[in-house]
Amino acid sequence: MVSRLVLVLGDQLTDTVAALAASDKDSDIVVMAEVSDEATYVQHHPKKIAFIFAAMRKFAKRLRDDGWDVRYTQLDDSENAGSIPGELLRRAEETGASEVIATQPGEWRLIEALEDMPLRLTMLPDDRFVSTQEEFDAWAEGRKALRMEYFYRDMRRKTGLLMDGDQPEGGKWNYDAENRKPAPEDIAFSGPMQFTPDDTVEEVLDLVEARFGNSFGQLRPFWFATDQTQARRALTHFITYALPRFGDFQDAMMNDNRFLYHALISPYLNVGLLDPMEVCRAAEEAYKDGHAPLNAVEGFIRQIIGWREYVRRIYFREGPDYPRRNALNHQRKLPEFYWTGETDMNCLSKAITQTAEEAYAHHIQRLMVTGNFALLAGINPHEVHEWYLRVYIDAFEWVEAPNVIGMSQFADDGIIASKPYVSSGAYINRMSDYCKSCRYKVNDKTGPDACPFNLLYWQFLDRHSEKFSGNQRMNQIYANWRRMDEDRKKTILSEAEAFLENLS
Ligand code: FAD
Ligand code: DLZ
Ligand code: SF4
Repeated sequence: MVSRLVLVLGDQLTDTVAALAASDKDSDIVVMAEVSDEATYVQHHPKKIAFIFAAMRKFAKRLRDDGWDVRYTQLDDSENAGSIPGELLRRAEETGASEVIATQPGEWRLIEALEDMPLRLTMLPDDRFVSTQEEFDAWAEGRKALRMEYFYRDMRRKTGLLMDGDQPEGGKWNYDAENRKPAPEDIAFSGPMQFTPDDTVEEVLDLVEARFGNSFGQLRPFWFATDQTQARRALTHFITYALPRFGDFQDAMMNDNRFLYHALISPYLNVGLLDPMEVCRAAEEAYKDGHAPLNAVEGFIRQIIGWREYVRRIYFREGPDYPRRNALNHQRKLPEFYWTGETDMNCLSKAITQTAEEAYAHHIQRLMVTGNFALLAGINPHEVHEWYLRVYIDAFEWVEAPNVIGMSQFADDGIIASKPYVSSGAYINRMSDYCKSCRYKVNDKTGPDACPFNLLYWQFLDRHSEKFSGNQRMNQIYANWRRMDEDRKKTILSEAEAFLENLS
């Protein structure tokens, strides 16, 4: 019997992933490869490359132990063809196989590269999600706006998570109003579970240090889980010690605490070490046992069966040009300090320094600090997109691009966000302790010490008034701007211009 090649990519590390499920352990051959094309299509954070390579090596061993014939290519293998199609062709020649079974990659770039390969290809949908594309497209059909909240309710009905018959548990679908508490004095959680690198991880760290040591971000210390058992321990640790307060402080930011009550499970979910339903069931269980309150558990489950599913579907619905959209025609270059953290704006400096050290920042840091600033300053959204894709350990285009291009930069013209996520310094001050130790004064609206977010906020609204002043959700803000004294408006606009001039 002629063997088929079974492709398993670095973010498809799940025993039941479609290509494996459709293959025959006795006759088919698994192909896994660390390749420079994937490691360099953007210059990823070294922690991200190390995480993926280490998890790939352990998953390959797991498959071998389970009886699969796995052809694994390490990055430093002298025969390495350098790309996924190249490696498949090489293995086809080696084994005589002419057919490839793949699970659909999470990025158009790689889907197209596989389709261009001169081998027979069966590409199966990636079914490690709660929703299907067909289901989403049917839901989207004929709707004027694709609001996540309504899609999420359907996912609650579909999964039965937090449902009381056909009604939402507690009577409400969404408890976000309870989830916006400012930064507390103290955090009673020591952070995510950390793992000491074993021999496999150490070997990968040495390789990554030698090959990618000069990229943005610090490789060591490295403490992420790299197999399913460890990822499950990290999940249990979060559910036990952090979930009960996750909701309350979900949006808070602190100078001296990088993780607050966040889960840090996105890398594990995104490469397939954790399953979204397994995670949600564990959280629901904690609610049923009286261990965690409804606002925390509903908020957490919504991120996974709501936002995570929704952005996946938007990415595949919108097509390959999505990361190139630029609805607001923003053209400014990304400021250098996004790579150094060297800026007097403490919120940005803290979020960027943390990103370099941890390859992680939580949602509000990404949305309301680095994202907010880029949008206010009119940075080219494609540059912003590439920055996010490079710097976070959980960044894969299907999840990163809708969050950046859509939610954060409004570059998709409002498919995801019903209004731009912009704020002045007041929001950052309310939700964090950053402003207390900043060289700028958050209460100064103009003058040499004025918080730049204050200046840029009004300048953004003024610049885009034609587009947004008719938006019902922004009526009040535009009314405030119109009421402002003309001289004051002029001062704000000219100081904002001077700041932007300096930025370039
Ligand atoms: P928690 O806050 O503990 O949330 C639990 C889980 O919910 C996460 O692990 C994640 O899987 C899911 N989740 C939460 N929000 C989202 C969301 N908006 N979209 C998809 N899943 C979500 N997430 C990524 O996985 N990869 C990215 O590249 C990425 N880029 C982002 C860029 C921007 C500008 C913004 C605003 C958000 C981005 N997110 C991204 C979403 C979110 O910030 C991360 O999922 C989250 O910070 C991961 O940390 P956590 O596991 O501690 O999350
Ligand atoms: C992100 C990544 C990296 C850095 N390296 C590899 C690799 O060497 N081999 C591999 O199979 N996958 C890698 N990945 C993950 C892929 O880039 C990912 O599968 C696509 O971007 C689609 O989501
Ligand atoms: Fe950021 Fe402005 Fe606060 Fe400084 S004052 S930390 S720049 S929001």
